[in-house]
Amino acid sequence: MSTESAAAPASASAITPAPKPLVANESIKAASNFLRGNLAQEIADSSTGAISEEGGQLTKFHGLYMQDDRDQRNALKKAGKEKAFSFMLRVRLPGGRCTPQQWMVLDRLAEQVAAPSLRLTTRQTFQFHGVLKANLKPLVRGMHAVLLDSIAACGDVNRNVMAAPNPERSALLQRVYEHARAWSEFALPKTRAYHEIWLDDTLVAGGEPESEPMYGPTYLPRKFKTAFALPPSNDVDIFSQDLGFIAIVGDDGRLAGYNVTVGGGLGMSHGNEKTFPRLADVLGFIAPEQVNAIGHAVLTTQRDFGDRTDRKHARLKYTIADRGLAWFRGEVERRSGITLTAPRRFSFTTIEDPHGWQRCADGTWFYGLHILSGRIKDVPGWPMKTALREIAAIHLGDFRLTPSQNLSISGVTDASRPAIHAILAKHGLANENARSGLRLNALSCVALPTCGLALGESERMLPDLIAKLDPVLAAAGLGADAISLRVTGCPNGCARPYLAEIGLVAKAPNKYALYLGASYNGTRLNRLYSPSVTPDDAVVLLTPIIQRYALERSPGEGFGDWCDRAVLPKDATFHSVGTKA
Ligand code: SRM
Ligand code: SF4
Repeated sequence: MSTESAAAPASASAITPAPKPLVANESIKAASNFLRGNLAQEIADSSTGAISEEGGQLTKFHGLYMQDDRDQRNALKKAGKEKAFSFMLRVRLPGGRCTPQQWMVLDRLAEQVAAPSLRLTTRQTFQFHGVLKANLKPLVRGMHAVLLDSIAACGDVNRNVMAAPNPERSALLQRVYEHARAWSEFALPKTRAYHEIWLDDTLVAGGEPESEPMYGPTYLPRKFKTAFALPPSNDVDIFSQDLGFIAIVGDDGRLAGYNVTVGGGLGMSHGNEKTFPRLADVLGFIAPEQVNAIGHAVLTTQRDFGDRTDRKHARLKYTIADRGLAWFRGEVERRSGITLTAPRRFSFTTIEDPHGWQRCADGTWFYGLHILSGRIKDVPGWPMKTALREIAAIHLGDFRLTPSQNLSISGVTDASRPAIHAILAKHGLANENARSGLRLNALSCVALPTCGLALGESERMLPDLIAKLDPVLAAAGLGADAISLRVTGCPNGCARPYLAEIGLVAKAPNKYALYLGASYNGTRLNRLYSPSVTPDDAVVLLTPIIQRYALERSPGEGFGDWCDRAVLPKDATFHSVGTKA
């Protein structure tokens, strides 16, 4: 007996692995006093343009990333100088909506305290780049003056909530937008750290200690992303989101509720098979008023069960892949007290933004303006920043940023339409939408020179790639065909390349993995076609494929669908995890 009991702990320890230690980010969050850390002091320190590693992790929750100009890195290193540090700030903009007054202020702030360009992102918001440490407070304060902030735009929290970008077209879209906005507010961190650090709010003396009722003091294991879609458009790429709400319309034309999707995510690492892009699963159907309760249950389940020992395995997609959808549904139902019913039927046909002038249900107009890679700047012959500033100065409606890095000038009246069109025409931008179908459907991430994770070029190489592919498509009679092309500077997937009919993902300078065969409507991931090609190699490889597609496709068959059927080897397994819609 005594032998048995003495032996038991030894054998138990022999078979039970020691618990894995938590990653360093967890102790940074825990010790941060609800995201404060030493940020106030570090921002005030003018002896360096940088902040500490810990500080850098915390600023993300405030919408800020420390970066350095990678074009200058080597020269500065040789000269023994500090890197050219600056910050990227990401605005929180649920559903991508902003007023002309806000636009004017963001435009001015970009000129005064940042790199003068503004960047529209794949999650419907703005990024400033090149903000020096001393300019961070003026930037945040300038935004605050027009009721904008960057809270939770990055970090291990619910990020900028996406929603179909043209709510004015119908009451239905408007309702979906309002649900997205309400969820965005509901899921905001409650800490006052942002206000104290950037806006110099003081703590109320003797005030209650802070708490984060939903997140807790260590927030989530990893970033968390939500989107709302209204079929037939899947413009938000709902299956790439941690949490998604697909609006279901009843026979009476009203919003009946939402199909909830969970566990989408695209980031992966080259050569690490434990990481993978995954399409979300459809969990079930809920009533419209249950959005926040279900969101709360999904988010807190991930908070409690997400992997805090490995940041490469910490997204919700891995929690669900490891534990199973049935377990996850049970947990969500238990926490919310809501029984999800069977998913309702839905169909997505497109991801494309409408281009040009479109009439809305309420009698107003909107203008869908294509902006390659979402980069708003003035270059000779293409003064996009000036044109949009002039439009903002006279526009009475608002602006909608789209998930494809484009812009809708929304809520335009019959009376003001000619003036807006005249500004675009005056600056030579009225034909921006008359470009090739490939260009109108192309996305790229930022990558070099600002992104610290970039392995190769993306935004800066996209125009050249399009210029080489356009003639091939035109010669095959496909110049106007909507074919999605997405490029990223690394496998993290910021331009959602694994959902593109043609995806290029950098592995090294001038080397890309080429993916083909996603469906145009964002419901099937692509697969690896060639592991390492230059952009020119990719054009050479794609040329006969494009020519064959023009001749062999079935009526209405998309390029991705045809590649999936006719080009990709049947045993190409890459990106096969996850369910199809
Ligand atoms: Fe992203 C990290 C840019 C959308 C997956 N992303 C980054 C950082 C912050 C680099 C870093 O961590 O140091 C990039 C800043 C570059 C720069 O200089 O501006 C960056 N991501 C972007 C943007 C700006 C791309 C763009 O050109 O539009 C998009 C900003 C969205 C926003 O407004 O919030 C952006 N990122 C995405 C998307 C697409 C989406 O959300 O719909 C994804 C894939 C979906 C997903 O999350 O699974 C994405 N970004 C990542 C990842 C990989 C996450 C993962 O699960 O592995 C990273 C790296 C990380 O988190 O460690 C990352
Ligand atoms: Fe940077 Fe990679 Fe995202 Fe591109 S995909 S912005 S290179 S993290």
